[in-house]
Amino acid sequence: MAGIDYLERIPNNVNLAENRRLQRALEEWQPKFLEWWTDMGPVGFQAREVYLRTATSVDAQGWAQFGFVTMPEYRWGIFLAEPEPGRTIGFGDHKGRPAWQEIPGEHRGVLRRLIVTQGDTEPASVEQQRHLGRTCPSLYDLRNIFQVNVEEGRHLWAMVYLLDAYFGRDGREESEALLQRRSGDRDRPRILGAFNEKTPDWLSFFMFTYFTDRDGKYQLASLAESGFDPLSRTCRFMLTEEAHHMFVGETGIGRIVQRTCELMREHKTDDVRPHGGIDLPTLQRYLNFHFSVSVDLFGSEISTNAANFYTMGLKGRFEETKKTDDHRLKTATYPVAELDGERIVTREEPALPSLNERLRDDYVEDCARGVARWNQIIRKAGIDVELKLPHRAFHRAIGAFAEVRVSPDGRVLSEAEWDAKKHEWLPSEADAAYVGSLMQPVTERGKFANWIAPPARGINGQPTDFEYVRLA
Ligand code: BYC
Ligand code: FE
Ligand code: FE
Repeated sequence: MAGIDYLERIPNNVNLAENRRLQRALEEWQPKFLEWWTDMGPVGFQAREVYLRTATSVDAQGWAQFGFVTMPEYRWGIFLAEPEPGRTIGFGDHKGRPAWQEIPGEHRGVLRRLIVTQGDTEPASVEQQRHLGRTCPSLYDLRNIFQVNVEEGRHLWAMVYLLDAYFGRDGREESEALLQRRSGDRDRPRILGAFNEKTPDWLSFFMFTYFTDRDGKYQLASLAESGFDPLSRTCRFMLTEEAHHMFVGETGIGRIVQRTCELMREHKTDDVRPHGGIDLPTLQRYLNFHFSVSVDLFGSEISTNAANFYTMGLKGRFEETKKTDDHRLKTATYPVAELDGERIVTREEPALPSLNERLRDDYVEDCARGVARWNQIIRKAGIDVELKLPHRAFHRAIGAFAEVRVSPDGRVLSEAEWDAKKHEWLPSEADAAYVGSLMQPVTERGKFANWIAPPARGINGQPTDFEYVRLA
């Protein structure tokens, strides 16, 4: 196995030293990345030592090493999962042929767009989260957000490597453009909707890492099936990092739920705001918002793009290789949620153009598992309330339901009904102001903000009162 060489300017396991042209391109991009990180990365704390993990090998067991580094000194690099000898393309028209090690000419444009779209989300999320360090609920959480941020930065490196290594001059131009677009910018926005929303507080951050990073998991898993082998191997390694981001989201929300329940019991009230907690209805509204913008990220229910990505062998299904059908899907069908006048119905549609919806189904099912675990926390506290995922048609901006108003329980509404209810369903300005008012930094070792419970355990076997970020 090719080890990761940390003596190199750009740590990598792709023998970068043997490819002078590529090495030069990436070494030219590196200072631009660092400039972007300085301008658009975490505000403050850049000179502080943070207890971060760094990849030291790409095998599942022993890849992580923990230690104190300042963020600008993080060893961003290029790490691909081990090649699978003799790997073949698993689906589509080229099924059974050897996986591509170079880009097939006819698929070049499409593949470039997929890689750019994926790459664009990575720096976008760092930009969205850049102000949050200042209001961290604990040193533990501060360390976790920075870990997520540096790894999203590394995910950008992963896509830039593919662009520079395989797309020549076009690829280098795209690599530059990835550093030029800005989340929420009117003139140069990020590509996908959710990545132009604000992440103004830690409740939004935890919801984002639970719901939006989970889109990352499903998209990366589909790209990990790609017939273009370098993309597959890159995504396989990225997925190991993604798991931590979703852990931060799930446990973050879980700890808020726990604290809310404690306050509800202690004060015998549902209204925990006077006691500095986040009430369950507010949590539900944030959940509704983040779920709905994240389901939009899967694209239209019926998409010829999705059909083409699959037929071309570029983007597979979630766990494609574990499925036992023909992996071509030319005659197969799939049940898709659709609008039929005032009703939402499910109809069998051709499977190929339904692949976005199918991936969304896998995603929704996965989202529901964490919600069930949050509900267990509520039930254990003896409280009779349930958090729920809203209907997939609720608050959509992409696809068949973008044109209609739908309630969280899936009823098509008139504009007037929607207007009367939307503040029960989506965070209001008052909610945002209240949550914002709770965002007071807590940076004393072992202390946690009043609105969130401490974690069950620390990072890498360290105690929860460990000095995860050295502020002095
Ligand atoms: N916002 O056929 P359609 C992550 C566009 S997250 C704005 O429905 P398609 C991460 C679409 O581009 C994972 N525009 O969609 C998480 C198309 O434009 P054109 C990111 C949108 O192409 C947290 C048109 O609408 N990775 O890693 O089948 C932190 C019609 O498109 C949106 C990927 O997304 C939207 N939401 O599917 C950090 C994987 N949705 O052609 C990181 C790569 C659609 O008319 N991307 N449009 O100009 C893809 O696989 C596909 O591009 C999509 C869209 C699934 C996103
Ligand atoms: Fe990522
Ligand atoms: Fe992520």
